Amino acid sequence: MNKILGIWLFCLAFLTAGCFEKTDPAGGATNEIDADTAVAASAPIVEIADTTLQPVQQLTLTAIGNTLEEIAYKEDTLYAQAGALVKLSLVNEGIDMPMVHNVVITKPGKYKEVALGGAEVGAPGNYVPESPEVIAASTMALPGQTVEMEFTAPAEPGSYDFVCTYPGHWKKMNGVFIIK
Ligand SMILES: [Cu+2]
Repeated sequence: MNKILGIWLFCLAFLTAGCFEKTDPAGGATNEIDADTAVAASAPIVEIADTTLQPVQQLTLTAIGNTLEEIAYKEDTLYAQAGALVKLSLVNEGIDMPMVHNVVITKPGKYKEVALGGAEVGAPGNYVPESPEVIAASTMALPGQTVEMEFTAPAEPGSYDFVCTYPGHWKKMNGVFIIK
């Protein structure tokens, strides 16, 4: 009697497990459909930049000086091809604080405005204002540090600007970014 009950319980357990097995794939399938729908719906919105044919340009900008009178960018002009993927290294050769520098690429003639805006947002905003005049901005390079940045050069040829937006540096640290 016990044996038969045991077998019945075993069968019942098996059937119940079977039921759950049947339920799970169905639920999974529903989830998969939802996931596919979500991906399909968002696909046209996400633009993945195709950089395979984009020319790549490596540039180096060096910040020098150890006093507010000395500070400068070693290069006063940078060149890039319109639309190129620019890989810019900012080398900070300064030794003492506050020889902290960045480089911000701005629209033509806008370096002062952007630098003053950067000083206003201060450290919490990484000294870079939220502005349509900003094309690209590096992070801050501490004395002795090198920081890297990547951005797409403007499509419009012209004479753009670059500037250090750390407070008080813009007068000494600015230059021209020529897009050919
Ligand atoms: Cu600076």
